Amino acid sequence: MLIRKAEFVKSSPALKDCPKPDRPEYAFIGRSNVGKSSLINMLCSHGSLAKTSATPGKTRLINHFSINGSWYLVDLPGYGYAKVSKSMLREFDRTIIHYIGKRDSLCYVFVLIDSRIPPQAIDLEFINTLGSLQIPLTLVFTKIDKTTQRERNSHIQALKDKLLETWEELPPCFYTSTITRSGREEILDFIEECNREEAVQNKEA
Ligand SMILES: Nc1nc2c(ncn2[C@@H]2O[C@H](COP(=O)(O)OP(=O)(O)OP(=O)(O)O)[C@@H](O)[C@H]2O)c(=O)[nH]1
Ligand SMILES: [Mg+2]
Repeated sequence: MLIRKAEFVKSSPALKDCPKPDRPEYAFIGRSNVGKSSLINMLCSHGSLAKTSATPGKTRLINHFSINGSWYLVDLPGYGYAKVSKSMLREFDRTIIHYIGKRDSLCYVFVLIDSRIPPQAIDLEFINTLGSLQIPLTLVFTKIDKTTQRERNSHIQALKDKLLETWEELPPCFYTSTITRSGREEILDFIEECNREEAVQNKEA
């Protein structure tokens, strides 16, 4: 899919502040510093659409970006950032879960996982929470340029094996690097197909 136009729309503290849910929307979530904002910039071929930082905890709000004037990408705050106080962490998590659980126009949640490290309890917990809420999700293994193939395959397989202990099948998986732009076409094609299905369903309704 060709991205002709990518524009920042709004940063919202909570669901009630978000733009009208009048078009398909795809949200990016994952631990702080996993690369959510960078991935959004890579997908849009835009260096600085979403704010990124080497310091975790950069994204604090629900950020909507309008793509081609017809759908939204959403950059969310990261979960599990240890330097944020416990109560703030819970506040973030509540805001995110509320947004994800109640946002009618949300088509998919892209859960980003750092391919450099073994499975983390907090990621599994979050994926399972989405599962229990029956939220459609995909897994995105990030920063693949920073690992050897052998190393990341072992981390990725370990996470998949953990999930398959309780999940009947794995969600769609993507493998990305903002340096080599790996995974870009695959994710955009996936979104294009979802947008198409969404349009058909709306016509039938
Ligand atoms: N080498 C490499 N670095 C990456 C990649 N993706 C992100 N980074 C780096 O990782 C750091 C964090 O990236 P962000 O995109 O700000 O991460 P985030 O998940 O949005 O972080 P928060 O907003 O704090 O939750 C930055 O220094 C990025 O340059 C990648 O694919 N490869
Ligand atoms: Mg961010």
